Amino acid sequence: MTGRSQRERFAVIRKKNRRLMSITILLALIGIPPVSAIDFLTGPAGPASFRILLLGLSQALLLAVIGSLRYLHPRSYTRYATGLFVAVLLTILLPQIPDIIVTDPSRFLLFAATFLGCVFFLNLNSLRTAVMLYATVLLVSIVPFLIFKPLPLTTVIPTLVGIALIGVVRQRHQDKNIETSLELRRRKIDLHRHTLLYEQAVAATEESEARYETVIDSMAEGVIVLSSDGVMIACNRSAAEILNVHPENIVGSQVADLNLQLCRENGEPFPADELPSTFVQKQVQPVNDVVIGIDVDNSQKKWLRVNARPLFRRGSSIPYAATVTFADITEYKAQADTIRHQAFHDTLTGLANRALLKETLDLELAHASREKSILAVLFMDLDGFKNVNDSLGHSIGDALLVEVARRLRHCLRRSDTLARAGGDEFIAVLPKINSPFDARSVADKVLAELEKPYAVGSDVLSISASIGIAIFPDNGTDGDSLLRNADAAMYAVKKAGRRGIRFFGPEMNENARVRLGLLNNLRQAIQSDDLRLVFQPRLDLHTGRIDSAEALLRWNTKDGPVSPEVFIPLAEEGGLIHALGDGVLHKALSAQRQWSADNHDITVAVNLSPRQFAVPDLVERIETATHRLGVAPERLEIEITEGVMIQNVESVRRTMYALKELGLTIALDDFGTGYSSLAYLKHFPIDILKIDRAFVCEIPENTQDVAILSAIIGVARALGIRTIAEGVETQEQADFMKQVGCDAIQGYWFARPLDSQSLLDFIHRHDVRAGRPTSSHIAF
Ligand SMILES: Nc1nc2c(ncn2[C@@H]2O[C@H](COP(=O)(O)OP(=O)(O)OP(=O)(O)O)[C@@H](O)[C@H]2O)c(=O)[nH]1
Ligand SMILES: [Mg+2]
Repeated sequence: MTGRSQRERFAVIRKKNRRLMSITILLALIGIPPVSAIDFLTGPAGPASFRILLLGLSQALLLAVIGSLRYLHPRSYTRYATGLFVAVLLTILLPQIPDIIVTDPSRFLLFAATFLGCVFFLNLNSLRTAVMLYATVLLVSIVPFLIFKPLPLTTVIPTLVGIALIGVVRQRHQDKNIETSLELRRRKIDLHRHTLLYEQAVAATEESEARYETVIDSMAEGVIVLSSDGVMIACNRSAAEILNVHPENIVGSQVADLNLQLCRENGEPFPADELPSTFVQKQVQPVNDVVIGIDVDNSQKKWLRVNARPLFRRGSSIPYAATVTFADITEYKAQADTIRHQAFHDTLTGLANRALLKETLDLELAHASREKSILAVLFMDLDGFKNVNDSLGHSIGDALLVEVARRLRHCLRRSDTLARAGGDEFIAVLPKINSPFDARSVADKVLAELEKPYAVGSDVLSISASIGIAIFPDNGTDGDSLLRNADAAMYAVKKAGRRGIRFFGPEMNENARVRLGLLNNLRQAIQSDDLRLVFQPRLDLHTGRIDSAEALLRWNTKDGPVSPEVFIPLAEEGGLIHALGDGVLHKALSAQRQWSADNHDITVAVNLSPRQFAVPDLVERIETATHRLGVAPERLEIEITEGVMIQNVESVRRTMYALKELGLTIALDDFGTGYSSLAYLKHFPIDILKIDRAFVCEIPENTQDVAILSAIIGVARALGIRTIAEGVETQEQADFMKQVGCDAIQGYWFARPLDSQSLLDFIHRHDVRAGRPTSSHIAF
């Protein structure tokens, strides 16, 4: 700082000296040599006059040299040169002084004046003062010269011209000085103004800096400025807080010094040369919304959303620094992760859901087709899970599903994907298997694992599963077809009796296609009322009368009749069962009204599937239907299977009692084929037990069946429950039933199912055969 101002001062002095030097040389040339020349021209010619001339010239030369020296170095050379000049002058003059004083005192004065003028010249800074002094001295020296040695006026002219020139110079300098001083004053004002403006600008900058600092410090986002060599040169309060580092430890350090473990969203370490602050300076473009995880002190993981901008100096396109701003999005990310997790995971088991499975399967398939590897899709469905829900409650069902998920996960590799597709369906994707046998052994393992007992409270539960397998690329090259085919294979297991494993085969697709076609036809048949109701009469063995008829649904398609055993489950799967059930009820009640109108007060029996029975407004529906069709509820019988009763026991009981209160009769169908728990008979308000045809068909030969039938009938009778034997096809069977005390029989021996009108005719014929007046006759 100090060295520079000295140089500047010298530059100013040099500039001034350049002007002084020019004036000095001019004055030396116009002042001294002319006087010497006059002397030379007017004096007597000879060596002395030459000496004087040379002296004048040497004076001029010396002055020029001194001026130059002074120009070269403003201070020391000036003094040195002045001394030199005085020494030289004295050396030349001193020997002559006595002679000159005696012979020519005016010349001595002239020399003395010249000398003094030079001395003044060289040591005065003001040009004006120097010129005036020199002019005065020159005039003073000329006057005695003129007095002592009068000369013709012409000889004085050059001197006068010199003086006049000096005057002109002086005048010009004066003018210039005025101009200069005006200019100076203007500059001074300008300077003053600039100083003021500068001071204002400095104050404004400081104020704005303070304001910015306050604003930046109050920002929730962290801000750090990094120099091009990666040093953090500024930071705000939030940056320190977010990074949990003291601001003093940030400023002046490199990012690496802060010892933050940086990672990407997928958990991989974040390479230092890809950090936004580095990237932004290398690529000279902003970086937006990069999510970076930091492990602050290895204890707390924070997630930051980072933006970075390069900073440029004015006019430069190379960044000298970068600002990095970052927001703590830990909470937001946790919420977003939760939402994402919920969107792609099953809440109960935490497994992937169908959507995520599809995404993962597509990725795995792309991989597998690139690598030409084999992939398997396992479609698993628990067998009879509905029963668990129904008998033990939904929460036990849930707990079982969670445990199943845990066991499945345990059977699979980390690279396998496991998803819950809904209900009790699970899907596993096994990439990179060596052969379909691998898939088979995984399925075997899964089956064995799932069949191990489950502890549910104090009870132990066991369950099996049906597993279908589809292999990429043999059974499909896209996710949808593989899933569909694995599902078809699983369905084939179910159809074959459940609990097992099957690989997909092309015929399964055919089955699925046929079933889909059948379902569509069934939908249309329901809409166009193409299904027919037939009635199978029952014979009361005590009275020999027809007291009731079971309504049975028939569906004839253009390809022939379809068994209810096929289309009823299909309607349940396809969500058509309620429409179908409503139609059956309506038709059955209409038929009953017709029979009643014919004075045959026969009860009509309608089957209800477990799904139909579970409809919450079942009682209201039935009440409304009976009311609308004008049928006494006592003339309606509901046939249910044991499957209904193992559903939510309490609600089933409530529904049954409500139906009974309405006046309905409740029959338990297919007794003996399922759980056949006699406890049902105690707990539920059952009026009729229908003994399954399986116990009847080998009667009377099969002694075991004889024993069972006798026992069932005996118990039922003891409980006050009527019994009806189904599938009675022979006289022996009918006789046997009568013999063991069965209340009624139903079967081909007595009557096949008939339509409503044919049933009426049948009743008439039956009454006539029995020698009884028919109801219509009685009416007469
Ligand atoms: N506890 C529980 N049950 C569920 C859940 N989701 C669906 N379910 C029930 O799971 C059962 C699955 O039905 P299915 O697989 O058709 O019935 P299933 O008794 O297992 O019969 P099959 O599979 O044919 O052997 C249905 O009764 C659903 O109501 C759930 O989240 N929790
Ligand atoms: Mg199931």
